Amino acid sequence: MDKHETTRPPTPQLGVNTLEPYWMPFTGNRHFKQNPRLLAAASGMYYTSDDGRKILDGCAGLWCVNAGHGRAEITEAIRRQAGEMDYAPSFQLGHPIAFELASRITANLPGDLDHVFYCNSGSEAVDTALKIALAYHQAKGDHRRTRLIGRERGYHGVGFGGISVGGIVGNRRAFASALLPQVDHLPHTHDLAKNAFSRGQPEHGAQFAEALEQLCALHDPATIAAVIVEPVAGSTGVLVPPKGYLEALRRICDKHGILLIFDEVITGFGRLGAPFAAEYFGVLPDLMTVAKGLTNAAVPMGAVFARKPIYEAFMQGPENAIELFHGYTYSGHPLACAAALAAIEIHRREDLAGRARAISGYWADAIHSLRDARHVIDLRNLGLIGAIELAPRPGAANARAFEAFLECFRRGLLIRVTGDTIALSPPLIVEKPEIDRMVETIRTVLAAIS
Ligand code: PXG
Repeated sequence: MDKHETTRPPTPQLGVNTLEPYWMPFTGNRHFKQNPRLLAAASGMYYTSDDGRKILDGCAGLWCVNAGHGRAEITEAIRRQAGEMDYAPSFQLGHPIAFELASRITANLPGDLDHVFYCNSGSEAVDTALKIALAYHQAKGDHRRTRLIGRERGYHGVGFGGISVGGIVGNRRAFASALLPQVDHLPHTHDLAKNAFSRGQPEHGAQFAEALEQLCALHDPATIAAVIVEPVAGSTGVLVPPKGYLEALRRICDKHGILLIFDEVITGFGRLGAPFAAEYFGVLPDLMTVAKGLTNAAVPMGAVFARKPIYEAFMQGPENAIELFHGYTYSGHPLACAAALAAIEIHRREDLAGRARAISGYWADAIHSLRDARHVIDLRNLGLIGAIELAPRPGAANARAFEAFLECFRRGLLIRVTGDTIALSPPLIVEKPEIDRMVETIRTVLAAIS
């Protein structure tokens, strides 16, 4: 049997074939269960499949294992915390490391981002941020500000808030009847005609931000509570903001008293070669959502970072009043806090953002070396993110990229595909030979598929 063959039955430990009951997320369940791809172990830059093959991780799991897999300090911190105190409620009670973590995080955030609200995922972080934005204006007596603005092709998780401000059509279609009211969208910034093969930020497209002025004119700016964008759109296939675009959004939001939310679930924790996109671009949002790299994905955790005036706007009324009617059973879960503290310490000690920055030029060269590879119609990069957009196969959109995904996996490389774009986001510990291998595997695979 070809050692790359993946159609074998699943691991012996599974005993009776138990693939069926698991309703898998964002997966073609029937196709997968006919062709299972199972991961059994992970260390550093590599997964090991259940049939013992080493798989180079080109996307840090799902953009989340920024420090590489199986970090001993994180494992040990989780183990220690689980032994000491498994769980503690966070409503009207607290536990020390949740406070320690918030202090550690805020000590290094840009500007006056100085408070942290905990949740368990990026989706929850987004819904939390949208709720904070709405409640903030209410708390200030600005009762008309009830509108939220997202962006076409935006991904903000899968909660009803997130899919409402999000702009991935497939994620909204079946739920259209239940999306939030009073939401509008900016246009996306992808402009292949003008910006194809841009290295880093595209030159053209700052004017896409002016659409916010048009939405203000249409709706009355005094009715808009917040604008939410990914500084670099990830899930939709990596759209890097044009030069001047985020700055323009910030300026227009300031002009009209609108909060700006950066969804940094992907861009946070070093991905761009700076701790956060806010620092990379020099644009300070009012609220920031994070998850993924916060705990290196070892335990689920998300968070919202808020600027001082936002937190303070809530701190009024009777001293013993609850200021925000929001929170989760697992907000500030001790195991997640322990994992996050350990992950942050690794980031500090190893300067992972600096490391990503140092290798980002090599990364850019490697991505753009695919310019003459078969099927390629665009290449995009920023920090340690790369995207390879393929011409769709006539009459079969997305099929070519999915086939590339399957073929790369067979050859021992994990990539992520979305539509007909291959997205790459390796752990920030990636070395040059691993980058070379990723690019060469993709080149070979693109030559091999029709
Ligand atoms: N916001 C952004 C910007 C994201 O990228 C979420 C929110 C939601 O996070 P949770 O933790 O609820 O999944 C995300 C998630 C992909 C991919 O391959 C991206 C995400 C998740 C899964 C796959 O592009 N991003």
